[in-house]
Amino acid sequence: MMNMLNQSIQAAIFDLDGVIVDTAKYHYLAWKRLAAEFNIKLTHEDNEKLKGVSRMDSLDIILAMGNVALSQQEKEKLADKKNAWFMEYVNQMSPNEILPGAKELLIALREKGIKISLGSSSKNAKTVLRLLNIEHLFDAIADGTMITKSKPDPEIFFIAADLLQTKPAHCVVFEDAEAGVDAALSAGMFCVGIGAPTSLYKAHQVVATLENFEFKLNAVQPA
Ligand code: B16
Ligand code: MG
Repeated sequence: MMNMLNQSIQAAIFDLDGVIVDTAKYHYLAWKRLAAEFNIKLTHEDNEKLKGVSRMDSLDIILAMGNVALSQQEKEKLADKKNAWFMEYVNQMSPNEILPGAKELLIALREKGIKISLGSSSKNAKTVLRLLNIEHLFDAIADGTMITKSKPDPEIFFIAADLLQTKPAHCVVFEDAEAGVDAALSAGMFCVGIGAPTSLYKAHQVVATLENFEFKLNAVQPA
């Protein structure tokens, strides 16, 4: 594994939902349930636009789909409701729900001396890592509680790089969301997209899963 690993990569930043664990499906279920209350039908395609996007920004996107205008207070209530449903699903999750190859890759990178941070827009990230019992595999955690702008803004990845005391050009980001790929590229980091090339085509490398992952760093170097 990783025999092509370029010396310039010193740190790895992992998105959480959809990269380490399949909580993306729980976000989708909870948003779909909330959207249905407004007779808004949330499709898989619509959901791609919500991945990596903060809770409030996601709610704004959904309400705009149905031309629904609400006060800030009403929106906060709805966001809390969605989060309560999301947490119900997440609390039933087991360590078996870690995505294929994710834990193995975290361990292999650590063995190579690569520093590791989480770079997630989720305010629930620490709880999820704790439930999965993999918190100890991270040197740093950058999550939704630390940012003012959500992906595609690069803020979360800059925070992660700072926590690891590594320059952006020496970081690789693993992402499953279009917004996350855009954020990584804006940060000047090498980006591996996990999922379908149709939506993640801007990433330097796209893989279906992290199983047996190998870098192809010779493709394009980060700026
Ligand atoms: P929360 P990631 C993102 O996490 C999810 O992809 C996105 O669907 C969610 O709205 C966002 O976190 C906020 O999550 O409501 O738990 O704070 O993909 O950046 O790890
Ligand atoms: Mg994600």
